[in-house]
Amino acid sequence: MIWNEEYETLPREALDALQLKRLRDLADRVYGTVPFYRKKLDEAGYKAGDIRSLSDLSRLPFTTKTDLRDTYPFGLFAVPMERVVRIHASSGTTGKPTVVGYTRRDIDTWAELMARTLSCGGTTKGDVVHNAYGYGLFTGGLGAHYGAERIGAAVIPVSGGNSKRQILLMQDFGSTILLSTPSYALNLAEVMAEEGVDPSALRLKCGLFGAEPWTEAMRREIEKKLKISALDIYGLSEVIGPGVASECLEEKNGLHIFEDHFLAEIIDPATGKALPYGEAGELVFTTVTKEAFPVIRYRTRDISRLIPNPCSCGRTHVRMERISGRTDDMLIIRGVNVFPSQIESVLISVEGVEPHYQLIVTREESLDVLEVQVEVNESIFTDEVKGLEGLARRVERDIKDLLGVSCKVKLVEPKSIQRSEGKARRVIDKRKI
Ligand code: DLL
Repeated sequence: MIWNEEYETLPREALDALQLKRLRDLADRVYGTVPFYRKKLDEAGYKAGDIRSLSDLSRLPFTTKTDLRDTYPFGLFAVPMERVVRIHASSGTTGKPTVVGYTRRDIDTWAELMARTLSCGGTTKGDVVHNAYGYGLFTGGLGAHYGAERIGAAVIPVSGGNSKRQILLMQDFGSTILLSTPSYALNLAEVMAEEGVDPSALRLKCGLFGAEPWTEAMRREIEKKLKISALDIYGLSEVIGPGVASECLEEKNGLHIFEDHFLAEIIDPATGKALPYGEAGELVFTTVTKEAFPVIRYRTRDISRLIPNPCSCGRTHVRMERISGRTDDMLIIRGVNVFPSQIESVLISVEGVEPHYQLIVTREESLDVLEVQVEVNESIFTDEVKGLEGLARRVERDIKDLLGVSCKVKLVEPKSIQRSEGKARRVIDKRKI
């Protein structure tokens, strides 16, 4: 179901022309309103009218998380405070939060983009949208909320946490669409099983999951346990929040980037050089319609690849492959690059272990040691110790065979790894602490 036929199916040439016009406007606008951008553009030798084709985008300077921190809190806002109607912030792992602002028109754009996202999952005004993304400074809750209202669906602003009550509401209110992080969806499935609630007796049909990395294997797990279709949705506060890209029900293969609002590039994270379509690298976004907090070539640190082939759903916007990791969550274990998502894929393929895990990295006598703590399921747990030992060694072997890294697998009791209500914490790196 396509929310905005006109823009989402725009032929490539028309889309390119629209992007070019909007990019020119953006460059002139930030040059005139944000001293930070004026300085950066001057340093890059930019002059008004310099953008003649979309390829000129690669001549503009990058914006990074550090730039946001250095201009904290409102230094990158491109409108006076009187025009700002909303502020969100995301907490980083270190230091000050990242602050973003919205004008009334930005909120309107965001609602439109989330309406598109929800429509990708088949949401219509007859649906009951169970919104378990956190409400508050996090962009997930309110971002999705406005999109669901824009469609005319009935939104339940339940936010994260209190899973038993969530399940009760799903039963009594007849929730049809679930919005949450993928780890929280699994958490809900687990509580349903404990409470003896049969997911097929619910009216849920589709879930739109994002805000943290997950894998194809995890999608299958969620679909099987909750008896729904699970779609991947992507976004980040610095660009708008959720509503940057979404998978479609038709293909479930890559996320359509809403290209009439966001220009996407893939760059080599080491050199900053733009890479051609199809190559994996760091995603970079330029927001061409946002008013309060536009960004030029924002480096997301998320790793993906762009898929230019047309999609059977009819949308013409380029797709990005699901995020495979972040340039900064890549663990280097004795020289081998490892992403938590790769470990997750291995774990999910092993019978007897559950997709609840944590990676603990330490350093012993200058050697990195990776410990994978993973829960076993109830039936295995009651088995004899010998069987458990064998299972642990098997997981170690699988990880070594597939990723080339040796690790220590520790099987832990069912439900002993902390459950998340929002983004799951997968890595504890004690080397830096
Ligand atoms: O997580 C926005 C969002 C809310 C997206 C709800 C989807 C659903 P931030 O808190 O700023 O914003 O975190 C952004 O989360 O750079 C990625 O590393 C990660 N992320 C978001 N969506 C996905 C996804 C929201 N589908 C950061 N797959 C991003 C993998 C994701 N990682």
